[in-house]
Amino acid sequence: MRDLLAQEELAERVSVVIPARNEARNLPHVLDALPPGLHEVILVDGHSVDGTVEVARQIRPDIKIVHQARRGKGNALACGFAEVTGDIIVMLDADGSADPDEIAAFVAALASGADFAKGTRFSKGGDSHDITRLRQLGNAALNRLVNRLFGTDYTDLCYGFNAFRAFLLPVLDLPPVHSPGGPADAMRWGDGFEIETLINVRLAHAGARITEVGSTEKARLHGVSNLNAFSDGLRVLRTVLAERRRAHRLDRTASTDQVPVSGDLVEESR
Ligand SMILES: Nc1nc2c(ncn2[C@@H]2O[C@H](COP(=O)(O)OP(=O)(O)OP(=O)(O)O)[C@@H](O)[C@H]2O)c(=O)[nH]1
Ligand SMILES: [Mg+2]
Repeated sequence: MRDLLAQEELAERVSVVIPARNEARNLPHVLDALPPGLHEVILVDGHSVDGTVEVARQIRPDIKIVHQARRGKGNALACGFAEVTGDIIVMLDADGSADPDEIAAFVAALASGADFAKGTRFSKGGDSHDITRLRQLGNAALNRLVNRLFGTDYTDLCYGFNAFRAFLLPVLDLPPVHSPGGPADAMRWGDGFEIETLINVRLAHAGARITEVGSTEKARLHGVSNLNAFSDGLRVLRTVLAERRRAHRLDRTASTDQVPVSGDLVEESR
């Protein structure tokens, strides 16, 4: 697998974006396991107080450190994406649950013609040693809803290991990475764990070529999850419904040739 990445890397520059909030104990494992030949590794720190940034710099002196503007995994990823200079973006969790060896399979899927290589724990040989029964049920229900509303064939809506082509970033139209005038820690829609859903539906609606890649999620190595099955599940549900309205509006705008409205989700969901 690692050789494959080295071959692909000749043509395409791979940027790995790692959101991390108090992951100092897990980072050595994750960073040491990254394959060779990457264009850049970007760690987005979420106001960590456990030495996450220091550990990252120590293990990988060439790592780019980004300090996120607000709170939440979604805002962290948006801040990291804004610094990407490569052709391919890989989203990788810092808790040791995602296996960096699998990056090659994601890159290979893009090299074979996909724009979006979507990780799945529930198809194509994927698996999870981490997900709880409750989360699995919620994920499956939300996944079905998205497939119905957006005509997609996703099998794992809320999974953080994915890769896509960097030229698609404008299509994602993520919330601005700095919130002008607002309190520094206020969260906007798209800033939380709904980010994966938002990426999935916006890329599908934009007509991106999507392929799923089987992935095995390991158990988080140290520390505790930042996700709350109920409040974050609700955020995902609200995101799906708001995204459906946004998609309708964009379709109408396109048919009347008007300039699309930006940041609809933020306004729509408040
Ligand atoms: N920068 C930043 N990273 C975050 C934030 N919230 C979560 N993360 C990171 O996002 C990744 C996924 O978060 P987790 O807490 O593991 O959530 P999860 O994978 O859904 O939950 P588990 O399955 O229990 O691990 C980890 O690398 C976290 O450190 C945040 O607010 N800011
Ligand atoms: Mg995790």
